[in-house]
Amino acid sequence: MNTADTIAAPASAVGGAVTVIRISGPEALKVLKKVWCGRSDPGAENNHRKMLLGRVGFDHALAVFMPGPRSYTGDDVGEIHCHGGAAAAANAMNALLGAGARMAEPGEFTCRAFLNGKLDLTQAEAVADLISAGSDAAFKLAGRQLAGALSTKLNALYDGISGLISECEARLDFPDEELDFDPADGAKIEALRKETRGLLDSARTGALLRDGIDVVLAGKTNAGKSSLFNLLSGQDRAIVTPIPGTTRDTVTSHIVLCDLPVTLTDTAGLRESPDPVEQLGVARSRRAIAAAKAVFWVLDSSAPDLTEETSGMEVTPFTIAVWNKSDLAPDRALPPLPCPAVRISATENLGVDELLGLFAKLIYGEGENARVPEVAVNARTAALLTESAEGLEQASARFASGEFELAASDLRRALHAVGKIIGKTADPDVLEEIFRSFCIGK
Ligand SMILES: Nc1nc2c(ncn2[C@@H]2O[C@H](COP(=O)(O)OP(=O)(O)O)[C@@H](O)[C@H]2O)c(=O)[nH]1
Ligand SMILES: [Mg+2]
Repeated sequence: MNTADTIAAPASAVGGAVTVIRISGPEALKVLKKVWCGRSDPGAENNHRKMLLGRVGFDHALAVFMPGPRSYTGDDVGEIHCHGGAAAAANAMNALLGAGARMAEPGEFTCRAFLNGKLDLTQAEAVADLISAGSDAAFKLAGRQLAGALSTKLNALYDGISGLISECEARLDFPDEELDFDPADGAKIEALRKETRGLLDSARTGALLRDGIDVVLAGKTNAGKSSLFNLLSGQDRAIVTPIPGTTRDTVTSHIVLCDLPVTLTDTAGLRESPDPVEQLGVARSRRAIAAAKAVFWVLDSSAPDLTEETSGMEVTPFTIAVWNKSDLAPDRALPPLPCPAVRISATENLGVDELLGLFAKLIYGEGENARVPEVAVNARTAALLTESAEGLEQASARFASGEFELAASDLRRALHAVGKIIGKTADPDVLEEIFRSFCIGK
């Protein structure tokens, strides 16, 4: 990746009222001044970091210049704020490219910030997480990571492993001094392993918060799936009628449940039907249920035959039985089921908090850690932490048996893995892989 040239790209989505165009690199000011004209000079020291009114071509535009290294990328950075819409953005971009800037690759501004030491790799990843966050909790998690909460833990891990390597090397350098296994070192390795395991434990919640979770409402016709769908999504989206077989197609809504971004899907009720359209709907339901991470299986607690109502139910570790219409049969004894169950009334809005309580337990587990963690690692970090944990594990045994040379080599492997997470050692392919998923202009 060339970092010596000057790059430019729109940093805001097309369609908004204002387009922000970013310029970064050694020629940022020169390029900005070629394209933008106004009464004030953005390069004058007393105008640094100030918005100045002028024009790009005939379009009104604000310009600001932020000299490096105190800028987002660490390079000299310019910004043009012009009118929104594709035409105004193209007008300014064409002028910038004509003035010598190159179109930035996805994530190239943040990549430069990383290469200039403004942030480490986990912080750079947090920038992308912040933008794609689908819930307030996911947003806050990304914010903590960007502020360095994960970096602090990983740097401590890195320093701890480095310290142990020095201890091993000291023993190798002075073999005559008979430096034996020091129990304090054993405790240090154990503490590092514990820290690594703790971070690895956050990977599942991290994935759920970043990627969200698919929840499908399944069950027989008329159980009240669409009513529950409308209640949970807070919209009157799915059609509700007393006629069985009303829902034919799957209907989807993006919502937040228990701090998690959830894609909620309402499905056609499962039953045998001679109607070919309904058959297609039922086939779609089955596919959605199979693909879902969690299923709320809606059952009519007022149905005449409850055994019949629960027949055909497919229970997975992520199924919650939702006995609906509790308003019609509040005291009725319900058959036991091999999954967590709750009574609700979708039309009377009863029992929803209990349903969400069961969902939270399913996702976060029980106990004191059953909440959104302070930091949660992503898949890349989890893979490298696993590597590091293995290195620590092996080093621990070598240390105990006095094989310090081998222990040092295991520890170096663990250190290298942690270094890769924060980007102390980063090869270009890894950087490309990480920043490829960013948007252009970020
Ligand atoms: N009394 C009562 N009726 C409900 C409840 N939930 C749904 N219904 C009614 O049951 C019928 C079927 O509901 P619907 O949501 O379309 O069920 P679906 O076929 O599973 O999607 C409609 O007439 C709803 O008004 C409930 O909690 N209590
Ligand atoms: Mg329905």
